[in-house]
Amino acid sequence: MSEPAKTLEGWFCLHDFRTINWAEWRKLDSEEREQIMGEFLNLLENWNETQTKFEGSHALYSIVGQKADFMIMLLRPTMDELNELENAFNKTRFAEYTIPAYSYVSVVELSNYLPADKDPNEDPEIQARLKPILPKWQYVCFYPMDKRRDGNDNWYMLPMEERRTLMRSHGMIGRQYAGKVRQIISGSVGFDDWEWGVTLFAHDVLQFKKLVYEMRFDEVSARYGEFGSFFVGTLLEEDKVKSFLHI
Ligand code: 76R
Repeated sequence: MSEPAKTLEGWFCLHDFRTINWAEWRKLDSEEREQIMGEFLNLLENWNETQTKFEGSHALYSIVGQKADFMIMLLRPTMDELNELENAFNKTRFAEYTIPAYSYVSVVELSNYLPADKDPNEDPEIQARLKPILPKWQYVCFYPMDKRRDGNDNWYMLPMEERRTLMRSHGMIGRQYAGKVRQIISGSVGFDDWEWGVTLFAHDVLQFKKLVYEMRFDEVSARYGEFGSFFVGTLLEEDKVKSFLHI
């Protein structure tokens, strides 16, 4: 048996994608819509407080294309809290006007492919990567992925040393995008249908295409990467929620 990579886990993560039932939303009078938006904005305000205390983080993005209308990304120290927040959102009146489109459950993950000589429990940089405050950058890209297990192309049969070499090359490509793309890798083996969730943030949406395309030529992705659906979206700050929902 090959040696498994050792992983460090941080905050648990829920990506919740919703479509808005615009036809029903439109039927409400504007006063009711205002009330419902107010309730939703209060919920966001509570999440902001949690974020200020570094007890979790969240991001709200408007999704482009028909797969969903918006995405809520939530990070919390426990899976239980994610479940509570999901239920709390589902009980809001606003949720009645949304239709679940997709969701993804995972936990922020770092692996030991690149050697680190620091104690992960003490090192502030590692801790900040395990418990990230989500950057409120203009664009988000999310997709789930697997490492292939198919005949001779089986990632999980490769010796640790070989995987380490391959991951080094992967990391080198990634590093060229420092400051342009921020990535959060979350592990989902045992939690959801794919092995990882990939969440990318950028100021310039084209950088997603450039990074993902460049990685396709790197062996880790070219030979071993398998991908689910891609979602791309734009930041929905609180002050834009009202205009987003305005009819
Ligand atoms: O954590 C680190 O920065 C160390 C190097 C590194 C690891 C271990 C790294 C760097 N990644 C790692 C692990 Mn990554 N990453 C992806 C995708 O679309 C594709 O082809 C793949 C999706 C992107 C775009 C990306 C970006 N990475 C992983 C893992 C876990 C693998 C495992 O354990 O087997 C996956 C699934 C994955 C996928 N990677 C980087 C990036 C970028 C931008 C970097 C540089 C980060 C930086 O230096 O700040």
